[in-house]
Amino acid sequence: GAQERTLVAVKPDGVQRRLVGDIIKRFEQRGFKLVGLKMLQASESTLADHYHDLRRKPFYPSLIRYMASGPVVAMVWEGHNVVRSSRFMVGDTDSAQAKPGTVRGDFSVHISRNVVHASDSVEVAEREISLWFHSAELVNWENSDQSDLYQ
Ligand code: YYY
Ligand code: MG
Repeated sequence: GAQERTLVAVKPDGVQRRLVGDIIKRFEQRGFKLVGLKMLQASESTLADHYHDLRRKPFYPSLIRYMASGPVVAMVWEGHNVVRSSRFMVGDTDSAQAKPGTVRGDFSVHISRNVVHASDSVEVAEREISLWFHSAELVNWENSDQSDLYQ
């Protein structure tokens, strides 16, 4: 849709491997607008909420342990079709299937350490953004280059 928003988070392995800057750079260069950004140690309850739909999967306990193992960098990006575009930029969930040029295809070899999260639909994005950010943490600002990015 129009100027939608999505949640992107650099996972603990991405932070440890100093990939935060590279990942931010990709979204900036694409033309998306950063409207929220913070580093935090995610709580078990936030992670349980975030991955609620996966709670019965065999990998769930190790997924939560990994996501709680160190800080994450959570961000909100805004722009035309940003939810769908960021899923393409992040690449396939399974690193072995992720295409070169995607974050996971460039930096990850295993599904359990796939560097980054991106919301998978507009509805999920809205829910995840409100889970990870207070509304006062999101900044509305005008693109001075709006007409260079959009008609
Ligand atoms: O949205 P995305 O992160 O691409 O995948 P999901 O299916 O939502 O799974 C979330 C997260 O769980 C995934 O990024 C890695 C982990 N995971 C896993 O460790 N093993 C699997 N077989 C499937 C997912
Ligand atoms: Mg997902």
